[in-house]
Amino acid sequence: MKLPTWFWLSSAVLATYGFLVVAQSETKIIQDEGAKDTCWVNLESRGKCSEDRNCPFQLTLPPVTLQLPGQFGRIEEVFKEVQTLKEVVNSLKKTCQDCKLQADDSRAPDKNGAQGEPGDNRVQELESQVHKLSSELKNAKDEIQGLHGRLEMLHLVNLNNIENYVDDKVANLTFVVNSLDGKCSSKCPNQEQIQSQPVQHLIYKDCSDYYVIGKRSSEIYRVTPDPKNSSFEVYCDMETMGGGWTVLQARLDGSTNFTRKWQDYKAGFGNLRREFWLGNDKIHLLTKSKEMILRIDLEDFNNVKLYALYNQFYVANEFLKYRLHLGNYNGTAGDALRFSKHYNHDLKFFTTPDRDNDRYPSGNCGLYYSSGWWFDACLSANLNGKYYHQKYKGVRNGIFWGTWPGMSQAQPGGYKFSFKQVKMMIRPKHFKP
Ligand SMILES: *[C@@H]1O[C@H](CO)[C@@H](O)[C@H](O)[C@H]1NC(C)=O
Ligand SMILES: *[C@@H]1O[C@H](CO)[C@@H](O)[C@H](O)[C@H]1NC(C)=O
Ligand SMILES: *[C@@H]1O[C@H](CO)[C@@H](O)[C@H](O)[C@H]1NC(C)=O
Ligand SMILES: *[C@@H]1O[C@H](CO)[C@@H](O)[C@H](O)[C@H]1NC(C)=O
Ligand SMILES: [Ca+2]
Repeated sequence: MKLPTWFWLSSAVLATYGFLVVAQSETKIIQDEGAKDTCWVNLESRGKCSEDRNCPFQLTLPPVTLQLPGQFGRIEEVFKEVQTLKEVVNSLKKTCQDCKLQADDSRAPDKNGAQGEPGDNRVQELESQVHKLSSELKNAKDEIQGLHGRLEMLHLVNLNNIENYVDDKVANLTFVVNSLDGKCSSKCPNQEQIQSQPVQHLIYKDCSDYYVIGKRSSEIYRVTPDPKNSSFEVYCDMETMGGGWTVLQARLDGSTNFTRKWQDYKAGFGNLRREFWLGNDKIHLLTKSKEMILRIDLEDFNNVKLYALYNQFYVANEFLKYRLHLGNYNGTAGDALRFSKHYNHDLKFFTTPDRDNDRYPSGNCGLYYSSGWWFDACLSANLNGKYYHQKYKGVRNGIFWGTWPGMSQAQPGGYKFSFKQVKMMIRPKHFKP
């Protein structure tokens, strides 16, 4: 956009003097007609005129005291107006950027790459306009102040010109700002809508974050426990003991085979809505903050339901063989994970039928008991054992919890006890439902 430089005001000043002094094209010295002795304005040519008859002139003005007309106060007003406009533009710009961020967040990245929003250019253009205008006004003010004390009868300068010019500018800017405003608010939720919405997490680290924003149905949700790593789906239990639980493991009907290799236990397997192992990598990501508690729910075929709570639960990474870290026990099912000095699953590595990290020197507990687990040598609990629909005989390779009532007594006929339902789930220690 072309903007006249401040120069026009100087010409206006000169033009005003045009009728004070008779400026004849050939006359080099211009005098006030009435007063030859009181020659108080000199306009003389300096140097050679160029081909297009642009002649350098020098205007000599006498020192005078200047009474500035009241309208000059308007300049200050205009300054304030411009300042306000600037602020509007800035806040608009910010709103637009926020908008854009939100939009970017909710949709996949543009295939065309980073092409600026159409609104962006307008804002930038507007910004530079405001900048230019305000620096022009500043120039004008400086110029006027410079003239102050040098010119007499400045009221002859048509101040209305300045005002009209500035008003026009401000009107133009206002128009652009308004059109931008419409653009922005049509694309983004307006401020009231944003404020009436519950707190929006950009990242849901686990199920408790979904609970906090009001999700109360036990469902599959997508979580991102580590912003630097991947997100994945989990099943959330929003009912048990206040809800907000991220489920790591579930058994309920034997539909999923838990006799699996290292790679399967690493990645996870099964059906999140039924039986599954979430996966050791994901369990690590969910617990590496060391802020999680573990809850285990068990139910036998006599419909006895008991639970175990550990006030800390952390699984190390694959390099550390998914070593288990347990806090203190509380609950009704007994502390089978820390059964005794000789049967203690805390601080044990993960073992699968194809990867022996257990403490049993002459064999692989995972192979013998048909599962992946944090075996000692070998077990007082194994929630990944085989699913038996009733009591069974032979190797105790079913789902097992060593502190279950009656478990230590020998069953008639050498039968082994079986479980109907198991669930392992975690929640942040400081979560308050
Ligand atoms: C104001 O905008 C109109 C139309 O957009 C334009 O013709 C005019 O020159 C602008 N005025 C100034 C001072 O920029
Ligand atoms: C479970 O998988 C293992 C290993 O693939 C297999 O040996 C076993 O027969 C499977 N069990 C069932 C019930 O399908
Ligand atoms: C993501 O998590 C997996 C499993 O814990 C890990 O192997 C991998 O290095 C992590 N990636 C990053 C970028 O942190
Ligand atoms: C176990 O939990 C119950 C209920 O939350 C609580 O009252 C009790 O103090 C806890 N016991 C221990 C040893 O932490
Ligand atoms: Ca071994």
